[in-house]
Amino acid sequence: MSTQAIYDAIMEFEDDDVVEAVKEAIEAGVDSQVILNEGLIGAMDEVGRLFSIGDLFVPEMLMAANAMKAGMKVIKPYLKGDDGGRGLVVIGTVEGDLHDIGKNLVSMMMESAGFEVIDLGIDVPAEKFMKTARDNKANIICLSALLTTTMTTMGETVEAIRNSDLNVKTMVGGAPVTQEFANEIGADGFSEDAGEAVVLARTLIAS
Ligand code: B12
Repeated sequence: MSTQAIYDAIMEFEDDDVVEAVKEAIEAGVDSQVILNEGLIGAMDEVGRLFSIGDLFVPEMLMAANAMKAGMKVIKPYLKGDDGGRGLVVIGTVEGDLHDIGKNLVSMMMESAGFEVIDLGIDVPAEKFMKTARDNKANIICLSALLTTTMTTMGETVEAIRNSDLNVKTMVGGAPVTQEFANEIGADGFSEDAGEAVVLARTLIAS
């Protein structure tokens, strides 16, 4: 069984069909990472491509996002966790940015890997990241940005954290973010996807 049905259901914005297709794939024994990467994320990549060439518009992008979220709810319990007890992570999408699918995936994977996660949602100002980290003695603050404009805000947020008295590491990510950019803004870590984010978080906490 392939993940094509999941992909197709997202492209057709059919939330119920996505849920059914994900359940069928799980029952057929398809690996949860394959469902995630080929089915769910694969479809969102195509949605982004169609948007950039003007074949899809914002309302459709939103419907696709909702369909993907419906699928993510089903897959969440199957994203394998391990031995737990990893530390506390505060995560959010930076101020001015409303994209949350990638951030939610990172959050889910971190939780599955045993981290305690405080998810502040979208459009989060620097002060809120810092207050939450301080109040909860967080080990890591994770910032997500999907727009080239909010990458600037990400840089400012990392700078504010670095200039504060907080003893916390910063991790950044999101489609336009690169390792070079992360270095430039002084973030402690960057990863391209949610799986690697978990490995990186462990390394940062151990360092
Ligand atoms: C869905 C979507 C939307 C939805 C968002 C719904 C939601 N709840 O998130 C809606 C319709 C609301 C939307 C709105 C807009 N969008 Co939009 N959107 C997308 C789209 C198609 C998919 C994003 C997505 O969810 N990808 C899937 C996830 C899984 O990938 P990801 O976010 O990259 O996350 C992965 C990694 O990056 C990483 N990661 C993510 N965060 C973090 C954090 C950390 C710490 C780490 C370590 C890793 C990590 O792990 C994730 C999983 O592996 C992208 C196209 C694209 N391919 O990126 C455009 C895109 C990001 N949007 C775009 C635009 C222009 C907009 C709007 C300005 C459109 C408009 N005219 O209104 C608005 C902006 C609203 C705002 N202020 O934020 C552009 C951005 C262009 C640019 N250069 O800035 C894109 C690239 C589309 C395009 N090709 O032009 N959008």
